[in-house]
Amino acid sequence: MWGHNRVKIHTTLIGFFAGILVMAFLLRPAHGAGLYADVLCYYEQGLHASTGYWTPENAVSPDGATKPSGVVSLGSWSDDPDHGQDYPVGLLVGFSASIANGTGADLFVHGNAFSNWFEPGFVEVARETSGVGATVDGWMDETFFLIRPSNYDALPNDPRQAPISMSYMSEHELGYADVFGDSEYMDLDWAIDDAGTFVVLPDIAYVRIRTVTDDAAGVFGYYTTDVDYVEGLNGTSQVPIPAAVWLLGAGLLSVMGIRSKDGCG
Ligand SMILES: [Ca+2]
Ligand SMILES: [Ca+2]
Ligand SMILES: [Ca+2]
Repeated sequence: MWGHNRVKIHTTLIGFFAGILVMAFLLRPAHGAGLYADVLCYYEQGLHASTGYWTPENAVSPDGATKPSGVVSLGSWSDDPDHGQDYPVGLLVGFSASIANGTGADLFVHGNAFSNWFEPGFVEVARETSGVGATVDGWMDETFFLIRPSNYDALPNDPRQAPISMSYMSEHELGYADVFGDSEYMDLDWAIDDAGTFVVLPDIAYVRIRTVTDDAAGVFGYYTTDVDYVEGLNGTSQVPIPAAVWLLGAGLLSVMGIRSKDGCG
């Protein structure tokens, strides 16, 4: 009798905790729920950034919930000496509440590519190790990791080290900003360190984007990654299970406790 009851209670508990996990999962923000990068850390132009698209505020939303409008042009891989040399070239934005590394894709870095016109930018990410999320200068003491592009092994060099010819690029490679279609979805599990080794990132707060190439694009001038917005797909890193769920759980457990006592005679 005891053994039978214990198995029953055990099974009930497993079902109950499975239920909590399902509820916690359902309560997470849905993909595309509108968690946009909301902190502008810096914008350092590369050569040949497209005139008229030099407003980095176009790529962030101060309230984090409204999709920003317009694009900012990053210019080529190489520094533009006319536009300051303070930081590494590119755009660095942040999430004031760190975004989680959940199941599958976590990050969407959207440009303005269309079929047969893509201008890939490589993406680096960093955590905020001393707070809940990004601040304007909080990135300075953090380590950045490259989102490993799907054609990484075929590249002549790591994109962090030198510009790469567009001949190595195609619009459907994964892990780049401003490529076509769904290719801009990225998984934080793809992050690698300087040595090319995968790292485990439970969350990130900072996203830096830089054009991969210095190549010219004929009548269009030069390839320069354009950034429209940066979106987190799996919610913020702190996903508290609502108090109501815990209270419900405590109530169910106490009811089960009473029943098991009644049933063991
Ligand atoms: Ca993930
Ligand atoms: Ca920091
Ligand atoms: Ca573009």
